Amino acid sequence: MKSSSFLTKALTFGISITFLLSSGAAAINLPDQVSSRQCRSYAIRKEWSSLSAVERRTYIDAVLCLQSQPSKLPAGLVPGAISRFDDFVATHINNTLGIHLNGKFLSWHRQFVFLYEKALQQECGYKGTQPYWNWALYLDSPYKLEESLLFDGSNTSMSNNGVYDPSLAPIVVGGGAVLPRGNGGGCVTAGPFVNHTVRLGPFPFELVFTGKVPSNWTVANPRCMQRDLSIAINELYNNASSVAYLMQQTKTITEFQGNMSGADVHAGVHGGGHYILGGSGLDFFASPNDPMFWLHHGMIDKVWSDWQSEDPTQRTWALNGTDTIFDPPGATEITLDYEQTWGYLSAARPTWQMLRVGYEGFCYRYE
Ligand SMILES: *[C@@H]1O[C@H](CO)[C@@H](O)[C@H](O)[C@H]1NC(C)=O
Ligand SMILES: *[C@@H]1O[C@H](CO)[C@@H](O)[C@H](O)[C@H]1NC(C)=O
Ligand SMILES: *[C@@H]1O[C@H](CO)[C@@H](O)[C@H](O)[C@H]1NC(C)=O
Ligand SMILES: *[C@@H]1O[C@H](CO)[C@@H](O)[C@H](O)[C@H]1NC(C)=O
Ligand SMILES: *[C@@H]1O[C@H](CO)[C@@H](O)[C@H](O)[C@H]1NC(C)=O
Ligand SMILES: *[C@@H]1O[C@H](CO)[C@@H](O)[C@H](O)[C@H]1NC(C)=O
Ligand SMILES: *[C@@H]1O[C@H](CO)[C@@H](O)[C@H](O)[C@H]1NC(C)=O
Ligand SMILES: [Cu+2]
Repeated sequence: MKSSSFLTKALTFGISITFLLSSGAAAINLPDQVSSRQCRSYAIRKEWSSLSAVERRTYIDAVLCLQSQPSKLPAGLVPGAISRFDDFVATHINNTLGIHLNGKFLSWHRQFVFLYEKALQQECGYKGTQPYWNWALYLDSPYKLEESLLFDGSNTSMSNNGVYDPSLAPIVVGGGAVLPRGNGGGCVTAGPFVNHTVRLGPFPFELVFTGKVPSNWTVANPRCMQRDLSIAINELYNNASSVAYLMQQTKTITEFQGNMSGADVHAGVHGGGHYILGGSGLDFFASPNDPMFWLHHGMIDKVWSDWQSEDPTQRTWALNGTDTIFDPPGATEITLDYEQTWGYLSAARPTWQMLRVGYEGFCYRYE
């Protein structure tokens, strides 16, 4: 039987906090096309370890629900997308070469995380918000990665490390460096996602150099979820100074997004998070197969939002880069009016709408 404290927590969790708008708020000049639809109230997105056990479990149950709901893609289009959760994986795969290491990366993923959070809420009755993963918090005791609230394999964790796979090849990154591997590599063995069936992929990273995803990307390849958690990579790319550097030392959007992601030995915090996970979450195309993807990108979105708030006039509307991976010469430059798409998940939206948290439907704040 559920205790009354469980019910009280469940009822209060997720109630959004209303802020009164101050007319004295600093005004920033709006580009012509921007209409300023500010939120009247904000939900709070929190770090995983500041959620209560009940809150963590409520979130996990919503994710399990999404994994059990049927796909809503047009019948036959993506045979490997069986669940609603798979629809997000499919959309990411289909867009991978247009949304990374370019001018759409931050804004496309902001809407992508928002759509996932909305699906949890509207399709699975979730009353909370999308949590995030503050990477550096898990480096120090008592939050050692594999014994942490994220990965200890308990019923209120995001499942654990994979079983040790001695045959796993080391990761050789651009520039020739070999990254320290973790002590997993195989299927996760415990926790809520132990039975999570991954269906789309895997894809070799080298596909990025071909410029297109082969048309057979849609087939089903059911298998377990794999992880190779690496605290060494956490230390290398996602330590406390990594975020401090982004906040204090990158002044332009070009520097900021460039330092967040790299395609060589300088992975940045974005690539770093995927390397920490290893396995399913490291697949450049199909990484949303690991539900940790959403906590990782929650943090990416938080760091961007925090960075923008440091100098709203200069940083809110700042864009740099194109619609194609690696920004090759001749690719279309992203402008405020550039229309972005999320396949069947959402209507198209102009880029300016994704540039401000607190506006245009992005009614959340980070705590
Ligand atoms: C964890 O969840 C599983 C599956 O729902 C259940 O069988 C098990 O008893 C739970 N364990 C604990 C310690 O609550
Ligand atoms: C996973 O599946 C097994 C076998 O059906 C079941 O006993 C177990 O409770 C499941 N675990 C979870 C966390 O769903
Ligand atoms: C898809 O096609 C490629 C060749 O274009 C092949 O190497 C790969 O194995 C195929 N994948 C599947 C899942 O059939
Ligand atoms: C922390 O991360 C930065 C990259 O963001 C790296 O240059 C530095 O060496 C890392 N620190 C440690 C102690 O590994
Ligand atoms: C970001 O800057 C830090 C500090 O200079 C550096 O160690 C790291 O390699 C940079 N990352 C990328 C992807 O450029
Ligand atoms: C993007 O940044 C690069 C490097 O600083 C610069 O050459 C380019 O002109 C910028 N593009 C835009 C549209 O600002
Ligand atoms: C994948 O992208 C193509 C080209 O934009 C589009 O026609 C197709 O409908 C997309 N498929 C899915 C599942 O989103
Ligand atoms: Cu992505």
